[in-house]
Amino acid sequence: MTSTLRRTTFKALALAAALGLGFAAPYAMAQNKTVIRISTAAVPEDWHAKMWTVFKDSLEKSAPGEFEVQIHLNATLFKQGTEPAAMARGNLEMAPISAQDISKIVPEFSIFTAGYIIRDPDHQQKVFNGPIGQEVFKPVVQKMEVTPLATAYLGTRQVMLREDKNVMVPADLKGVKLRMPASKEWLFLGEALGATPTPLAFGEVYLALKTGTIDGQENPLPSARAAKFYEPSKTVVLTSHLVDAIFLAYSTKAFNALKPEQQKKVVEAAQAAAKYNNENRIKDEKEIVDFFKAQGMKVITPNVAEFRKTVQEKYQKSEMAATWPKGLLERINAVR
Ligand code: KDO
Repeated sequence: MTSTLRRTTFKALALAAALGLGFAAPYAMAQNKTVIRISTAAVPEDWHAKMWTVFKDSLEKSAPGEFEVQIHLNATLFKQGTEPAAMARGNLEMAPISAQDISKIVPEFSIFTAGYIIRDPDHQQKVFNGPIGQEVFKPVVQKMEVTPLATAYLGTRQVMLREDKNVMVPADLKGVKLRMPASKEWLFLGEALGATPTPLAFGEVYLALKTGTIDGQENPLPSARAAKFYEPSKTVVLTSHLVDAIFLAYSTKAFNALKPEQQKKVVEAAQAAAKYNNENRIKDEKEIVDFFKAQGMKVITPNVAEFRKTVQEKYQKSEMAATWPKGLLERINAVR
């Protein structure tokens, strides 16, 4: 275990202790094993699907015979976006949750749903694994009854269109039906980019692109490759509008029911999974543009400064920004 991992593990446990989480008897059991049901919308080929196998293997090694980890991909167990409520009710032990999921209950978290705030994956890890992370996760544990254990880099989101189209500035996206995940924070982002946002679950995007119900979607490129969104698309626009995260979260009720040594092992396994995802995804993103070019797609580098300016102005004026704690944006910017 690296010292950073040890520190973060300690912090996660310290956070749980600070919030007065008790340690009771095991929660959901099967043949004397604690069952960990995991639900995610990730497709099998994506890094943030494969990372759950790393989680499972890590736990089998550190706590042999104690846990039964059940991984459900493609949103087959719970619909995308319904996982936090399922965890709060105790019907699900683990899921990756997004900043947009959190913002529904903890509005100030919407600062992390805004375009062009987090600069890159390194900035993201430093923000969430440092004092800001400690602070912003507290209301998540208190209000949502889920405990974030690790931050995974979902990737930098880019726009992809089904037509061959020159997009250099937000105005070029006018009237483009851009699929966004279904929540108000996501739709706001689509609008800020200059498009007409259309809500749809991840699992429905491929067909919607194929049939023309939507004109495009935006996702990190490794996810777009894993879900084969390039097949019905012609253009990639490298807007890099959101350096996206997902948080590997555990139902607080279920987490409290684990023994302290088990909690520690679960946190370590979650952090190993996130590390695996992050390393692979960062490497992938460095090379992936060539893959899309090889598929015959047009890859455009737009005027990112113009996108950044337009998007940031929209957020500054939004109702969302009014919920952001004073000084937080400056503190996020100051993290190096
Ligand atoms: C998506 O629906 O576009 C999104 O990228 C949103 C993320 O928060 C996350 O739910 C992700 O889908 C899924 O894990 C599928 O990759």
